[in-house]
Amino acid sequence: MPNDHKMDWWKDARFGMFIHWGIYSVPAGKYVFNLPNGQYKEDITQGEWIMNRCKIPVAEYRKYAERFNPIKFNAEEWVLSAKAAGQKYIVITAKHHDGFAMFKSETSNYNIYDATPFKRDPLKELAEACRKYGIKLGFYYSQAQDWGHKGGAPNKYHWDKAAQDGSMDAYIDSIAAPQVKELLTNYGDVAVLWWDTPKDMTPTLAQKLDSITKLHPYLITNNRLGGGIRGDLETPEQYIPAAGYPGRNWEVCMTVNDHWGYNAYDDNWKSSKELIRKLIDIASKGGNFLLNVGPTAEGIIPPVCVNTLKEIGDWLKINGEAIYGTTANPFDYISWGRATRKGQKVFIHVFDWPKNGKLNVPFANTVTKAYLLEDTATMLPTKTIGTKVMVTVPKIAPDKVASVLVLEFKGEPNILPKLTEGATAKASSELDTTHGVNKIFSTYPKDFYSAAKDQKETTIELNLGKPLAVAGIMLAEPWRTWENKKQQFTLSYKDGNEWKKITDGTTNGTGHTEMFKEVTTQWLRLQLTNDTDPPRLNQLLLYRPD
Ligand code: FHN
Repeated sequence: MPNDHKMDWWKDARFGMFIHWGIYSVPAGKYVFNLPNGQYKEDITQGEWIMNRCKIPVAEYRKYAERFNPIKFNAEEWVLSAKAAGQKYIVITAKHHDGFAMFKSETSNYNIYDATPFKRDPLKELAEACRKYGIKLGFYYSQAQDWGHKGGAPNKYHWDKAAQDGSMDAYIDSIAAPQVKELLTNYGDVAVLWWDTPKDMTPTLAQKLDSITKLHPYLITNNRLGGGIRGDLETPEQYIPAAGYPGRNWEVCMTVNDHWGYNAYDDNWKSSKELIRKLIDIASKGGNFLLNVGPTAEGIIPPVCVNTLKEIGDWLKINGEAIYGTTANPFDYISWGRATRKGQKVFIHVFDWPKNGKLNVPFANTVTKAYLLEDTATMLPTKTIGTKVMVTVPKIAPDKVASVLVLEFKGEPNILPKLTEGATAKASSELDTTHGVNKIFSTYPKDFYSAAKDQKETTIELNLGKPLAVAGIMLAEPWRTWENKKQQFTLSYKDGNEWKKITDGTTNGTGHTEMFKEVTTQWLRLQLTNDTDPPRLNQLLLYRPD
């Protein structure tokens, strides 16, 4: 019986900790290839995929387990780091693609209790610490890819056939299904089951696992089981969907540096400022943020990570009300910040503080109270001018990362319609009827427009229906960061019979948002060029002047 409220805590939580931990933490990113001429070659770019990327034979890889003894592991310390960060739930890799179980498993002795000198069950200790500190616990389980057990799915192919080839059906029945049962039985309340990379998962195989999770009505699962099973949430990885995921629960998973698993050589750490603003951006679009840590083989979360998380937590200590339990931005895009809502309160997260001490918020409601979350006792003057509320704010920003202004208002947000509402478009070519140019107006992230298959460029003309003031554009694209796609774009407007360029640039393949000097026009033209594929667009949004 579906449980309509099982997502409530999750939606309120907004922020969780992802933990990629396993015996791949022993090499810490480095693999030494012994070359035929007695030479050797070092690769220090690896992480949790080291076994696959370096084609390490199963027997050799299992030796990492013999060297895995995380004596400095302290479950309470990890949970308290998540708590100090303001993270409300933890999802840890119970088993990643290498097939090694980070828990005591009766199903396979290829686990931390039986195959390492550690002889403890860290998931048991984490479950206890989570219960103690009121943090929800979830398990990541690589249900399909398993490079350590016969029949587990390969990424592309098995490189150690004798040890890896076998029936996937038998693997699911003898390893995956029983281990999922163990995880959902032996650790108390499990809040989330996070599947991953559904390689070769057929509806029949997926059913075998889905039927187990169905016995747990409060269990939340993601969209990565495969076999056509959608799960409860979408999981954009390493990028923030430009327009969120209207109509679906969604959670961005992201690394703090460039690796999920621990890599001792990767110090490309994101700053707390960058991560706080990502959390705000995600919440302003109605999503959750699952931010990853990759502990060392000793069982330590890298201190630089703990510090960054603490700084995020310090911001949330003051501004948490503007994130937890909020819903998406009720009004149009604002280039100088983001917005979240909670009933009759809207939270304006200001990134670029106004030098003139005036903020124009694009809605026309009566504001009963305006104040900063940093100083709730001081009321700020407001004035509703046409379609905007102007707020007079202190000259100095209370917070360098994001200062939160609260507006308490009457009624439903009274906002102007989107500029693309009622707009029509025509394109120089279309791939087919499913990928027609009108898909650029669809809010569903899986819809996209594509030019015809032999085209490397396209021209899209937009008719807004009447002259409107335009000062920004958002292009959402269908690729992922690691696909390294990019598109060149030129945006022009019609001035009389002449097309005049507004802006141009190159996207990063996942999306591009830009504000520009406002123009008033009925006609816009977007030219897109793509060196590798027919140009594509998930969605196009236009923004009013701030
Ligand atoms: O292959 C995995 C990867 O190692 C990591 O676990 C991420 C986390 O979402 N998921 C897969 C890549 O999509």
